[in-house]
Amino acid sequence: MSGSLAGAVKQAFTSVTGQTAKVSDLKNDIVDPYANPTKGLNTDHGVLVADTDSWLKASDGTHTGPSLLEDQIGREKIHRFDHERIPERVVHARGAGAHGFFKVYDDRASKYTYAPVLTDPSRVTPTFVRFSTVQGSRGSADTVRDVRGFATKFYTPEGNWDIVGNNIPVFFIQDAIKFPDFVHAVKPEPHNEVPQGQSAHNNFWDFVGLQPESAHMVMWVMSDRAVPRSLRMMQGFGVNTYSLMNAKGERFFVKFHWIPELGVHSFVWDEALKICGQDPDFHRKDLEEAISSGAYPKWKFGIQVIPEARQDDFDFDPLDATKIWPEELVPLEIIGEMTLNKTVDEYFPEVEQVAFCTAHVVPGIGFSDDPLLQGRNFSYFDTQITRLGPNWQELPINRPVCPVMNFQRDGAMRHKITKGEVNYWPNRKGIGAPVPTTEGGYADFASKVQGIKQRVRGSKFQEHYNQAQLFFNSLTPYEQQHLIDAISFELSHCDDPVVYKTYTQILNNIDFNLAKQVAINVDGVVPDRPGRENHGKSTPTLSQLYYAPKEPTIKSRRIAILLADGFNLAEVQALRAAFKVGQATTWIIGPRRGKVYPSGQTVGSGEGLQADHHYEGQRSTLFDAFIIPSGVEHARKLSENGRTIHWIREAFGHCKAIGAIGEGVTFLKEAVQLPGVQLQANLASDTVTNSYGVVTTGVYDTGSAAADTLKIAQGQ
Ligand code: HDE
Repeated sequence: MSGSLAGAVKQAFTSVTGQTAKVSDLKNDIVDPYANPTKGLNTDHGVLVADTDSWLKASDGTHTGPSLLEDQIGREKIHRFDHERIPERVVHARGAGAHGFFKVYDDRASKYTYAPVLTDPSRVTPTFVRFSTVQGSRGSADTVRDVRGFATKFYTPEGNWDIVGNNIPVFFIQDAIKFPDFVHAVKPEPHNEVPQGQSAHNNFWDFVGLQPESAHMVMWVMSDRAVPRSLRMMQGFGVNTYSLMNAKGERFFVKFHWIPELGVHSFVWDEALKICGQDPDFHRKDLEEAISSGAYPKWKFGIQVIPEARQDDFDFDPLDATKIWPEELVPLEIIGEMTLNKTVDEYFPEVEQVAFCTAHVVPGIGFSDDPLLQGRNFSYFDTQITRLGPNWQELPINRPVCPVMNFQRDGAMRHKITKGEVNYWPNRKGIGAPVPTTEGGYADFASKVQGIKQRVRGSKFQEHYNQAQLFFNSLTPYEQQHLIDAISFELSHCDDPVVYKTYTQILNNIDFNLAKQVAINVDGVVPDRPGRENHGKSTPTLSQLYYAPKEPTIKSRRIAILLADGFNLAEVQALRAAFKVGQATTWIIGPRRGKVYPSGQTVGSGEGLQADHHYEGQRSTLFDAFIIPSGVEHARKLSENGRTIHWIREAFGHCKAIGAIGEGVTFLKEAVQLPGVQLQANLASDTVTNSYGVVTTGVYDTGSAAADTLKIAQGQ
């Protein structure tokens, strides 16, 4: 791009706000069939259709008669339908996406890079993010135990930049050549295509048992990280090591991080399992619900940077994707943030057709010799050709917001029409036509390469257990227990003793107690001494607790108010108002979807309060917190109903926040009368009692509701 053209492009780009630069680019492609309904229904070639319900037939009027092949309208409809499906992604097939924007706070990253997207605080860069699960197919469930993809496309004036990341900072393998083996092992088994959406089967555990470089990643995938509460409550990581180049010509290795504003939160395993059946679309609906209600998901953006000269200063190789860079050694520098503020208009052309590529970088950002990244740079472009055809980058969601001019031409489904007599370079036209530029063009970092051609990995790539231990040691005791339970669940689903006996031996290289507990649970090899000493090191940044927001918040949380006829209306109204202030959503759960009647109103004829769901219509798993207001009749009816008792017992078992008032407390106490549970509950006064995370009060002052209720909901 010539200098003046580059300037004009930049000006045009920044004159529209960043968020709308891509959204407005898409506007010409968006069709609104409801905007002008009088126009009528057309064929694909634009002819008005009078009847789209009956195929053309040779009929005598009494008998239907044979359908005629000559019906071009019927044929077109069927032809188009027959070819609606494209191949699903070979991994990460199930996803959800949204539009947003990215900003850096200042130019502090200019000491590392000259990429304006990372250094120019006046810029608002449009983004599109696709979150995904890895193992399951397009129709699988959202809340399975799996890694989550977190892929971000930045539409910058210098071209598109993609960070194709995950919610876990490391990967199963070190070298791209192992990827087909790994994916075959984790995907459904070849003989019976089982299981769907999970890694709990022989082949996965067989492979990871024989490929110990996966030990660190296995710890992460068996931790709570793999069952996120929301796509909005996960970290994101670029995983691979990229590079940054500054204006002085210096080069740095870099890792990219996303940190969610709402903290990192997970389901307990039992909830995740149940939601797979109760609401398989839970995560994609949660994303849509949050954006539509104005609770825009937000992440801080950070970089970890190692000057190139320090590559050998660590006991791990910074180019090994099975290793993190501990933050004590390489601090995380927060330089910007991203907000998602627009849901998609249509799933297929946006979420299904968006195509990411790790090789999409912009000037100032480059690659490294990370052998996983090098393979990825080849693979993504290639796979898009199978999914979308060679012109995949022209599709509306994928095309950059800056001009694209070159001599790449033709191929299936070419969209663009390019003027001019020449389609090659060099050509007689010279300046004025697209010419390679010396100003602002992508500059590869000039570096000396030497070596002997051989199939090897670096010497520090041989160590596999130090960081697996570091991760396990850094978890809180309950996070460790969840991890032990998760591996025990998975190995219990493996029926080949070779598989589960081998893996319990691998675990003993990480932690003796971990290996012992799992081995006892699953009939593995119970160790009598550690396979390897635990180095005892830990780091706070690996536990989810580290990311809890500084101020507790109920923003975007789903709160269910459980009601029967005869409840206290003033309380419910005050609670709802207070939750609204805190930006939570409230859901009335009643005996029927329809009116529920408060005390003082006649059941069936009073004004009532509209319930969003009836007790059978939803489950406790789908909510974050519960409120049971007071009301004599209401509490009695709740106590007599097996389903409402189950709602509260299950919520209690999943450690959810539960609040109860007055007679609601009596019901709650009865419902959670479980072995070993001595719930301290307050029935007598307006003092708030907090026991097992259950908050109770006998009397509730609806006048000062807002402040109090927020405190109750936040468990303060
Ligand atoms: Fe991918 N990966 N991957 N991957 N990956 C794909 O590209 C691949 C890896 C990740 O929402 C595919 O467009 C290889 C690591 C995400 O569209 C494919 C290797 C990380 C997505 C592919 C890896 C990822 C993909 C399939 C080992 C975390 C979904 C469809 C060398 C940093 C992107 C597609 C979306 C998708 C190849 C390893 C993340 C086949 C060869 C490590 C988030 O090209």
